Amino acid sequence: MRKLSLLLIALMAFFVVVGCSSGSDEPAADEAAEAKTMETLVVGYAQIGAESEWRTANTASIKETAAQLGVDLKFSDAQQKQENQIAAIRSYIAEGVDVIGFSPVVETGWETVLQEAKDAGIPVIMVDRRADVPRDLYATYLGSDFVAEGRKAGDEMNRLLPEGGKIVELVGTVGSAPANDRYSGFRETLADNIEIIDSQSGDFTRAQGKEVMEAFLKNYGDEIVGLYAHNDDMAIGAIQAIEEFGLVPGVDIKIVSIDAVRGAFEAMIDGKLNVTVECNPLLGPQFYDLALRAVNGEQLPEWVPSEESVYYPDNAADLLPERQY
Ligand code: GYE
Repeated sequence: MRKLSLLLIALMAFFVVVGCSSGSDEPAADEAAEAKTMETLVVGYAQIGAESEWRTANTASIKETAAQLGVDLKFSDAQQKQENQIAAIRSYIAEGVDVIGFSPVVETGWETVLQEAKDAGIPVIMVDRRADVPRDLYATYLGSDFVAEGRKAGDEMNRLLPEGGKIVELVGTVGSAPANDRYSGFRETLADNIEIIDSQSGDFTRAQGKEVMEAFLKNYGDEIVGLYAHNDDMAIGAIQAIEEFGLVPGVDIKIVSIDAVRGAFEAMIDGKLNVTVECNPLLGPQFYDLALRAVNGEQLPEWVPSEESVYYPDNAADLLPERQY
């Protein structure tokens, strides 16, 4: 009897030791297996569309950087429609990607789908544009300070129109973070002697920039002495409209826009655009760095801002060859 209980105690002790040691080994082995590298990372990316030169450069940066790093990228183009972006995010959740990146076309309406990603344990990184959602629904936001861009554009308009006068505004996509912030930032710095007589959306495209500028010219003609366009593409479309109307862009109508794409440098070299405020689309390298860190459990800052400048006609020709977008 005594021998039997000693044996039982010995057996129990054996299992406790074995149990404990295997218990402490397993999580360590799991953690090692789970640590992701660029080569094992699977990313789902829901892009907005191809509305501008900026967007084309942004898409190229996301795709080319994935290829360079060996990241498995699943990419979709929503053709400017929020419902297509939501459907793309849902398909990435269903496929079980490691991390999702997306540029929210507008600021609102993302809670449900981001909650679904959170419930599935998939971190989401907002790239370029920000959505208006609670902090716990995204890992980080990587993008520009659009309010600061709007303020810089206002300062430049003041410098170009010291006597003041009437100006018009081409707004970006209605409800998008860059349109909202570039609208309000501009008004923060614009001088009192400059009056914005009309402000309409051109949806960040050349075609609509031209169309809306034609309507402005029809309504106000040569009363207009300045144009603020929320991106270069709309400004380039508007330049055509101004020329067709018989005024000289850059001279009769001073033009300030945002992005600093190649087309803007070409327009500055031709004297048709006065200023472009930079908004950097080359977000690929920073995006994958943040994506890998998020997947491996790192807490990321709420916002990682990109660095930007302002460019003028006088050295546009020297700088153009170095421009990457
Ligand atoms: O300025 C515009 C593009 O979200 C910052 O979107 C981006 C904007 C960019 O269509 O050209």
